[in-house]
Amino acid sequence: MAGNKTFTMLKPDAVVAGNIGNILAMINNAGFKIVSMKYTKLSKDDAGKFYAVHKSRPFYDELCDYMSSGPIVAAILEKENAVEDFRKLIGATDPTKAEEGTIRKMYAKSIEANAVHGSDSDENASLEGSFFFNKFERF
Ligand code: IDP
Ligand code: MG
Repeated sequence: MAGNKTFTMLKPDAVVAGNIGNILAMINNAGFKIVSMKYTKLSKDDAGKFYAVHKSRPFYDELCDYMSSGPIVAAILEKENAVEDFRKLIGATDPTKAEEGTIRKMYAKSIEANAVHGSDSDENASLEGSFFFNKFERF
């Protein structure tokens, strides 16, 4: 059975462009409840750990530089079928391929600076949420 939680980050490009409010409104309007939230900044080392699964990909080093270039918002979201529904709401990794009305189509700057992260499985949602929030902060 699909889980009811996912993890997101509003990435540095979205924060610096002043889109936190607009993106959170889209998330709420799509039926997601915010159950944990934090405004923070990753060090390059933190970003490297978070994206360790992408270590062998050619864009890894650049991605870690980018993700540590400015503040982010990390959040745990709750909704039935959260992981799949949130991936639909954010759209394709490459904003030029994202569907109309998706967060990435509306706010992403590029395939790298693509406004938001969304977990790709229940297992990763749980691991990624634990990366940012301790058990007393995960509702
Ligand atoms: P996802 O965020 O849609 O799940 P992943 O393939 O898991 O996409 O990649 C993680 C992140 O790495 C992307 O969100 C994006 O910021 C960055 N990324 C992915 N592919 C590329 C690329 O080809 N060039 C530069 N950055 C990329
Ligand atoms: Mg991914």
